[in-house]
Amino acid sequence: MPNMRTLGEFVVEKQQDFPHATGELSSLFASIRLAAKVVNREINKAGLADITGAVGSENVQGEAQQKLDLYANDKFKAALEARGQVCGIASEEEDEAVYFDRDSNANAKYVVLMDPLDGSSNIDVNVSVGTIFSIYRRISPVGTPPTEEDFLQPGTEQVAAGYVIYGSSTMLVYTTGNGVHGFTYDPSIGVFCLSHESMMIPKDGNIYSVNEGNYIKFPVGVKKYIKYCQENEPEDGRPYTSRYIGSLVADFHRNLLKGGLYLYPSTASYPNGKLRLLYECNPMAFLIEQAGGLASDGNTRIMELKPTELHQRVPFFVGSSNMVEKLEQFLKDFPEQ
Ligand code: AHM
Ligand code: MG
Repeated sequence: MPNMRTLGEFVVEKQQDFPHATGELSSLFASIRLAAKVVNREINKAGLADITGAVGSENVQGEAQQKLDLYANDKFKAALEARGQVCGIASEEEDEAVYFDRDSNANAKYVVLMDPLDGSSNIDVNVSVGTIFSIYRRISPVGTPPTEEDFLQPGTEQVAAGYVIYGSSTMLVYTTGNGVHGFTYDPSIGVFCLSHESMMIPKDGNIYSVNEGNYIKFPVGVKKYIKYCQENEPEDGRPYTSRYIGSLVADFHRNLLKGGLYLYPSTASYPNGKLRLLYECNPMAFLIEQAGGLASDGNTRIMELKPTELHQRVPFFVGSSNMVEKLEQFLKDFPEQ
């Protein structure tokens, strides 16, 4: 297999593009890669072993925690702590940021924010789920414990971001700000192999992805945009196709490959939207921009929002640039809630 490039090789190769790179980020990626393989193995057993279903507890946001949520959280946390490149993590499944207190971690310069198993309520029915991660350089001095401000940085400061999709095949997709690259997992040899180099999302798409069951609770501009998507205008490809899996990573991944728009607006139940800025929206925003698309809260670029709290939610519109711009225009023209 002379042309096969593994994720590990590719990350090291790309690292040489950064002056003064020390290999720490490559090592950090090795932690993520390892945890992804372990979680992948466990997810593939769902249905056989007693690993699906809720544990009976809730996370800080009041959502039922699934056994695999906690399993994935533990594996990623342990892998990120073990190599000493990360001084702390924040996770959807942890109430507060976790500061690693071993000496080797205090000298680490990165923090990682993650949703260890996004869409986990779908596992019981064999639908794709994912891990989302976002990496920042700490602001606090190396050698001291990390602080809250290390975790509350705007998305523009991300050093790297990505996701793993546990689907019909498992893929890891990431960016360090030099394009978006996708690797497909070959379980027979236990290696992620480069399969999608320099991914780009089409500027125009014909897929819109939204939980339309919430339609009645959407802002007027979003309702009008959805109606626009459904109009019969064959010249510009409308009506568009509606596709919604209910698993952000899976919906995002499909739209990235085919072109489309994912929407999670504010609703009466979720006045700030449902998705979390720091470990769901910002990493996806970094990826989509690197792939030529856009991510917005309807008004402002997602990555420019200044976070105020760890589990902050935000309305989220992400995908093909022309579709995001069109949606923003509808929200400007129809500002009513
Ligand atoms: P989770 O982090 O608790 O799994 O919730 C996030 C998920 C996303 O993957 C998905 O896009 C969205 O919630 C679906 O929400 P809804 O069921 O309201 O459409
Ligand atoms: Mg999530």
